[in-house]
Amino acid sequence: MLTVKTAELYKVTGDGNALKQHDRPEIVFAGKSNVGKSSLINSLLNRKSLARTSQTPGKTRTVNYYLVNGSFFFVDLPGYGYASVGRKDKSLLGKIADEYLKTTDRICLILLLMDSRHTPGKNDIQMYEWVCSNGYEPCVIATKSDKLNRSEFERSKKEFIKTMGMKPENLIMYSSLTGDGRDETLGLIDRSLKG
Ligand SMILES: Nc1nc2c(ncn2[C@@H]2O[C@H](COP(=O)(O)OP(=O)(O)OP(=O)(O)O)[C@@H](O)[C@H]2O)c(=O)[nH]1
Ligand SMILES: [Mg+2]
Repeated sequence: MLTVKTAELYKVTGDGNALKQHDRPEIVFAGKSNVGKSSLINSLLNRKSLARTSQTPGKTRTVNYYLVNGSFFFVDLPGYGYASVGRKDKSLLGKIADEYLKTTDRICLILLLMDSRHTPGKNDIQMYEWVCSNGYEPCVIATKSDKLNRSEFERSKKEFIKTMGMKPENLIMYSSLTGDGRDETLGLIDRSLKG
């Protein structure tokens, strides 16, 4: 099991250009604005507010690299589908995240975050397909699971697996509030770092 010993904000880049010339693996957090990417990072790192979170969508507008245990990065991407970005920026992921994904060559895992309360939207499905077509194993983190009751929880799981046509083991129900799904996610990250 992966133990988080140290975590620090290592670099912030506003143009999306990926960090160059390093050989540390990158674990990427992607998903719609406000889905809970920064909260998930804080929860995994056991840090209350290392990554800035907000109730206003579009909080993260830069690519933020967190160095974990001095050996690998968590990469917090700006959310896609944020309505107030200019029309020019309305590519699949938004310009910055797009640019990052085009210029990095150190990704070892992409975690796609989707709100467990909603049916995956067009952007989510496109992102999922993008991950597959680039040769990565897609892993979906269904966030805010604490907001579901037991039957909604089960329904949500089934719906994700069906809509994405995904392997059940690649779906993790997560709550940054309660830490539910944390061990499972750390296990997944650990395996991908060793793989
Ligand atoms: N109940 C509950 N609320 C959550 C959870 N995760 C995130 N939130 C709330 O959702 C809101 C958005 O969370 P963020 O972590 O800032 O989302 P983000 O994906 O980083 O958003 P952007 O940076 O705007 O793309 C905040 O108000 C969080 O407190 C969760 O697991 N449970
Ligand atoms: Mg954020």
